[in-house]
Amino acid sequence: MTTKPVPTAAELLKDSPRNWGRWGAEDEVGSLNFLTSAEVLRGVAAVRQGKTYTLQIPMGKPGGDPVWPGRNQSQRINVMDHGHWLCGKGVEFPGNIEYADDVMFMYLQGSTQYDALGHVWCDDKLYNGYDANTTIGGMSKASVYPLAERGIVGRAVLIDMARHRGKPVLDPGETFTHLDLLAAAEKQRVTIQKHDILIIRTGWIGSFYERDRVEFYKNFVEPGLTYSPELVSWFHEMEIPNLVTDTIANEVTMDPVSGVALPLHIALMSNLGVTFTEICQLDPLAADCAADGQWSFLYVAAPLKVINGSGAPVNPVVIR
Ligand code: UVW
Repeated sequence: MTTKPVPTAAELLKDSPRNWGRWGAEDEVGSLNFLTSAEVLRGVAAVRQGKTYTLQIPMGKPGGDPVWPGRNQSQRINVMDHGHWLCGKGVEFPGNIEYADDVMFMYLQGSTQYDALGHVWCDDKLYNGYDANTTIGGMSKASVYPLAERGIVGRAVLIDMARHRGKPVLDPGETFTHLDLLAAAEKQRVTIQKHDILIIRTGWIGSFYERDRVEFYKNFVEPGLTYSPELVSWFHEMEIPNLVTDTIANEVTMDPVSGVALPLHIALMSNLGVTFTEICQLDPLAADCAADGQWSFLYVAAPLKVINGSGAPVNPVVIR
């Protein structure tokens, strides 16, 4: 039996479209350029009820937070609390105020977060053609900082793939395409419009809190979007600025056809400049959308301004 060799991501995507240079040689925010003032107003016009949702998962939850295998859990450490004053070691302030302080040690991708456009690359070139050497010692190009400076505001559409498939959560490795997104949208009676922020629910992150941790990480293959040239063309033509999901990596972990890991990180993020928001909690939002049939709304987010960061935590807000 012969097994097909796995191509490199660069070989797989050699004819894939790129937005490099489209917004100038110095651009670092990619498809966020599509989110003009008119798009912000289109988002505002989608607000109907004044209901708000936040999409971040809890940080430092006892029992652990969902992280990409190999990354460590966030650790919050107390450095000052009432105990300091109880044992006479608290700082004396005029007026006798006391305070609590703590620090957190975490992977910048260790919670709900935006990836920098240069976070993942192949063939020694990051988004917009920046050299991979620019990542050494901190990302001097296409870091998360320009995304954080700009912020992300626009009309968003939630596509509930788990509900579309009639299950609470997609199976490990279960895939779907843009055609499945369109079929789900039709069932939800919502239209994915050009420049919409695309939010996809799989139920995966919600299931993390219900599952045995060993089982969750065993043979780790998340469900998600799967690569095809047609899917990439659809994102390109729709000029999607931001892909938001409730999985750790926004796509099926391993492309079942080519065997390449995370090809959409290259095809969408690195080549087209589509920003990725990962590890969101979408279950309460989806339940509300299903209850009243409003699947489009205003989305507002800004990752933290981490200079030279490969990503940064965020707590996006949805206003319906
Ligand atoms: C990796 O870095 C592997 O993935 P993510 O985009 O989830 O951080």
